[in-house]
Amino acid sequence: MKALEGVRILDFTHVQSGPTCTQLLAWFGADVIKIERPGTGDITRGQLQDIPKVDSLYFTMLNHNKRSITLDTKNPKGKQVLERLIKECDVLVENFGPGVLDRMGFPWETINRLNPKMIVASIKGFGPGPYEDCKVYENVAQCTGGAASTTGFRDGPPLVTGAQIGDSGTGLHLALGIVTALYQRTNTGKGQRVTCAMQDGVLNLARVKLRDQQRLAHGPLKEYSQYGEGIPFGAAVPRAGNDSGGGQPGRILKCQGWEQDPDAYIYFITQAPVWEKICDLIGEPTWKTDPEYATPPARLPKLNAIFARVEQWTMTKTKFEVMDLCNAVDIPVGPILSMKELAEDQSLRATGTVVEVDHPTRGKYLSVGNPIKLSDSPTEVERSPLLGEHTEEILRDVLGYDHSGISEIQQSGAIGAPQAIAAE
Ligand code: CAO
Repeated sequence: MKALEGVRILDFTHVQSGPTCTQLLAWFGADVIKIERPGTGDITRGQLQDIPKVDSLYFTMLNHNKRSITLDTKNPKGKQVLERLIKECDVLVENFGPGVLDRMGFPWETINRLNPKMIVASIKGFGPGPYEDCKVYENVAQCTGGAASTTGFRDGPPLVTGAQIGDSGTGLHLALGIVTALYQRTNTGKGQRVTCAMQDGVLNLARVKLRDQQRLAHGPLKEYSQYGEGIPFGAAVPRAGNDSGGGQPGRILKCQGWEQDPDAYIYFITQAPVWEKICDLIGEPTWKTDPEYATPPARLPKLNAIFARVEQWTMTKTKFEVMDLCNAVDIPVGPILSMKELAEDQSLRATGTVVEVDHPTRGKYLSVGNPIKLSDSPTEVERSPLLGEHTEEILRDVLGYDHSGISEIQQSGAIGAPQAIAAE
């Protein structure tokens, strides 16, 4: 069996943050029923479309293993159906704008009355406070959660990262909150609210920078490059370029082929415990005992020169050769892998971290599979549903409507006209 078999999720999520959460729960075996607005559905179905009139990769890569029901929850009949779904499901997950669920007529009190065991999980941009009514997207969260102010180079503007720490990061946080609440429910029998603010999620991931903010009160941050360069610190944690957050000096260095290949680089750390091995590898054995280089404090003011010397060596090798040579002597390094290289990586295919999925209207495409591996609950990635593909099935099998009940709902306009399902 799958870990979450028997758990039914009413998935009211859209765009990225909420769908990443419910996709994980689906991969662990939950029955995820995605409610979508008739006609349009999740807005991402039509965003960044690479093939006209085909569900976008944006949508398909965030909504695997789910079922889709179209339902206009502002239609009176639609509201009745929603009430029945609330009674049949264990968890409701939503990432609507602030107040939307209340305006729809389903505040927590109503849901709790309809189904006291239901867990109601929400993502919002901000927690209670001055910004609680604001709508928020990924980069807004990266900026308001402290990531952007600490990302980039000291003399450049703040930067956002490619990793979706605001959306997918908060989705991950919410998934943990949901399974924790489900566990608590096994003892209490009661539902509860689970909320994650994207600002909080990003700040949690930027925790080491709040650490550094407090260290600043006691002197300069010596592992930051600017310390070695003699540049004074201001009142807030500065952007640290590619310095390592763990306190060990690190840089991204050029490797062979960097002139043509924008990803021919490697992350190199002059970690104190492996300093002697680094000296031998790059051909500077005297640095092992020379007091000017032998200790981390002696090296701090010379990091630019030291990394320039290491780079002279890395530029004579490909990033994969540097990886092999360094790891042979336990020096951790990180080749900069492009999305193309990751897509083609056979070991990631073998573990199911990169999977090929077949879709009835799109054909085959690559996706990221479940990065969390459970030995007793393996993940099989199934394609995302077409809009409204399971509407009748859910009305019949989950809610017990008979033929006339379903046609009454159809007549009311609450479910729209489901798309024809293409032959698979
Ligand atoms: N039937 C009828 N109406 C529906 C419906 C359905 N099935 N599903 C949604 N709606 C309606 C809502 O009731 C709402 O109507 P009202 O505003 O009249 O109450 C309307 O759709 C809009 O919902 P929304 O505010 O959630 O959507 P938006 O496009 O305006 O905003 C977003 C999108 C993401 C900014 C906002 O949802 C948000 O801030 N979410 C929380 C934070 C978050 O998750 N952000 C990350 C998104 S990924 O980058």
